[in-house]
Amino acid sequence: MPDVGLTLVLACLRAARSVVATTGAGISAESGVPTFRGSGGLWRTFSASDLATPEAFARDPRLVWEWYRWRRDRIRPAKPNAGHFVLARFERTLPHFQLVTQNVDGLHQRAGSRTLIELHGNIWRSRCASGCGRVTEVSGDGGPARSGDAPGTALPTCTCGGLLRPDVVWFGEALEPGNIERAMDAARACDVLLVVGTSAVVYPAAALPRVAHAAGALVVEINVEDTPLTAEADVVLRGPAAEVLPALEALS
Ligand code: BV8
Ligand code: ZN
Repeated sequence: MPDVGLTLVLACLRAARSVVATTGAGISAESGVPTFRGSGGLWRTFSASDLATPEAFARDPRLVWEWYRWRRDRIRPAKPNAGHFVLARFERTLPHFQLVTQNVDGLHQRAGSRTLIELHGNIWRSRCASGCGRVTEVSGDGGPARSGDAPGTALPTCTCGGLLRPDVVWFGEALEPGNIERAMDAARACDVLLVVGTSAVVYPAAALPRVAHAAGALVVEINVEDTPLTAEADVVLRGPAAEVLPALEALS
């Protein structure tokens, strides 16, 4: 890690009145949850447009449920890693800390984060696709695969008779207005924005660093490789989140 950059980040973290962290799939990589676009990523085997869109679900709900059930089974045994736990502690130790995640895996909550904003929903919730408003939870508590999620079981249906769908935000779907506004407000008000484990290509989440930077925040990218944000970030801490975040916490 570059010393000069690290020194600057530590000084700003110590002086910060408000810190925001925005996370992507990379923070869960060391928990064994596959990322989307990296090597071995999910999109490499599935194309986003075939699966993570309302059109795909309307066309072939079974294929989309098969993918989400497969992902639930991959995520279920995963445990939060050191990076998740640092961000959960920041909620208690920093004067003002807001976590914003694009992840749907629920690992931040399992690490103890309570006030996070989930921009893209949560894979452990299902909601009525017919719009009756019903939302159900399945347990993602680290236990064994559930029979209800076994491939080939009937598609989950709502009490109103319509299909249930994963309670996540697909491409072409609007984010919860309250969530993206709260995230943008937090980005505008913070002194330090930590951008952890995201390829920085999915909007509007990918706009957060620019919003924070324009408002005067120090933007810090924590990633194992370059992204479209790298050239714009004030500091780049190259390394895995499960190592970089504990180092930042220990030194700050
Ligand atoms: C919307 C479903 C409008 C849930 C996902 C401008 C403005 C607004 C919209 C757009 C725009 N331009 C384009 C759009 C459309 C689109 C978009 O952004 N397209 C991109 C691809 C060009 N955006 C949308 O459609 C959004 N909707 O804005 O609607 C609207 C308004 C009104 C009315 C109607 C519509 C919806 C976006 C959400 C899409 N849903 N997934 C799910 O199944 O999970 S996105 C998908 O990608 C995931 O949810 C994920 O959260 C997201 C981002 O991926 P990352 O988290 O960054 O993961 P990735 O694998 O890509 O990268 C991992 C990174 O980690 C890598 O950099 C890697 O190096 C790093 N890493 C790996 N290991 C580690 C590590 N880093 C640290 N440590 C490690 N150990
Ligand atoms: Zn319903």
